Amino acid sequence: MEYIKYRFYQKANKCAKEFQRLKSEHADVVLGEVKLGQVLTGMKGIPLLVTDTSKLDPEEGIRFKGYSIPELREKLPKINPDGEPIPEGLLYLMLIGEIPSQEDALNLSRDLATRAHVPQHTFDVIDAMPKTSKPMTQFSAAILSMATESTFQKAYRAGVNKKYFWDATYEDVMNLIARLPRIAAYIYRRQFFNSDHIEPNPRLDWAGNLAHMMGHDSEEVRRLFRLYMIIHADHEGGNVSAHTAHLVGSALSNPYYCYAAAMTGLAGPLHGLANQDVIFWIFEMIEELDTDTPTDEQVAEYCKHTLESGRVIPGYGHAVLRKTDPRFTAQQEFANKYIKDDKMVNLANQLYRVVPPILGSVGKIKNPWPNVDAYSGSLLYHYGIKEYTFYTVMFGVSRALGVLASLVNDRIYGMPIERPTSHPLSWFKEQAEGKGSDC
Ligand code: HAX
Repeated sequence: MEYIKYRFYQKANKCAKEFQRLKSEHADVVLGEVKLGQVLTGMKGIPLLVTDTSKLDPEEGIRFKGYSIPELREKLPKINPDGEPIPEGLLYLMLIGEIPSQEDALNLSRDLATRAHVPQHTFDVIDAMPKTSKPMTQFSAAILSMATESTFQKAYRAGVNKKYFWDATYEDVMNLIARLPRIAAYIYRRQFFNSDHIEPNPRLDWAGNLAHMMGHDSEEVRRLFRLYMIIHADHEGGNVSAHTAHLVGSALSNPYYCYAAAMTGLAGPLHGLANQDVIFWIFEMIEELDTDTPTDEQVAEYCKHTLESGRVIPGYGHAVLRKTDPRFTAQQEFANKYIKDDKMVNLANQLYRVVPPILGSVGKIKNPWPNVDAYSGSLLYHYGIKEYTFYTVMFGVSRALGVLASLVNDRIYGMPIERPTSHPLSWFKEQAEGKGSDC
């Protein structure tokens, strides 16, 4: 067994034993009460999922294995001492639970490079789709098409004992993560550069290679891509994409199925699509106000108009967070350090000033502060990646790190099929009011 996989096995197997022990010895422990309000507002706050890769605190934001984003930016290995850490280090941390040495992170990077070959039929599937297919449709279909390669599926069919499922899942997960940058770049160059594709450079790191294959070889863009891939990598287990992958995986579907399904969730406007909707909405505002340097009063009027027309302001609000998202702050710090006077970045900063008081005054919105998507598009746009209908695909490349690391955990823990109970609405009415009804 190769070294990183062996280290994962050693760590995760210990936790797997704890999982099984808790299941058999403490199944009756009560974790709290479930309120009707929680059921009717998307199951918020009910402790239902075991996810070890990261934990989201409403006030503080995300921590990956206990490390905040500023700590990760300081501690994870870098290729360039004054740059951003490489995401391979974060993948190592989520799998093994320790900050890797430089050598460990580079070993993982090399391992991914050797797994990055995308089968020809996946390119054929992408090429067969009309260019009117959204990049996220192409991305999900491409991932699904690689299920032909699934080690897990073959192992299951061959009758492998379930205690080895994690091993075949690990192989699929690492292969899939390795191939996503090539697939994303292929979709990008096909859609926006007339299929003028750029071959991967196996000497580059995972994020640097994505930038390269999209047509960007400057150190500035590599630095941005490394930051981008780290901050989007995971957001504990209950968000739509992570939960989807986990749920589909609980039926022992192969990791390609799980991640293709997760990506159809990420493509929703209340989740990952918000990163492109932010730019779309900013351009609508510029057109409507007929200026790209509006006053705060003009922006406020536009926000109110959006709310009055029954739409959301993209990039703001969150199902769990109750403060400015530290992923937003990390990007703003990056912009303050490296970018001087850029219109899209200035607009992102202006919106941060104007939007929260307006959302706060609505009353019902629990979090008026920006999430990760409020800034990411402006940064990409500044560095010349202006094709914003592609942005959610980049999010999807990054999110694979956490979601798929969790999927290997699910398999080594031996998690069972997920099957919550549902009732007709009348049952809930009966619980609340003592009598049901037709609806
Ligand atoms: N603009 C307008 N209305 C908003 C709002 C926003 N930015 N955020 C919340 N609301 C509304 C909700 O639509 C809801 O309205 P109704 O009661 O009429 O249904 C009400 O305020 C209460 O919502 P909430 O409890 O505060 O928030 P939810 O947990 O229901 O929703 C969302 C969280 C992120 C989906 C929500 O804040 C939103 O739609 N934001 C805009 C879209 C967005 O930025 N999504 C990306 C989130 C981060 C992410 O997953 N990235 O991938």
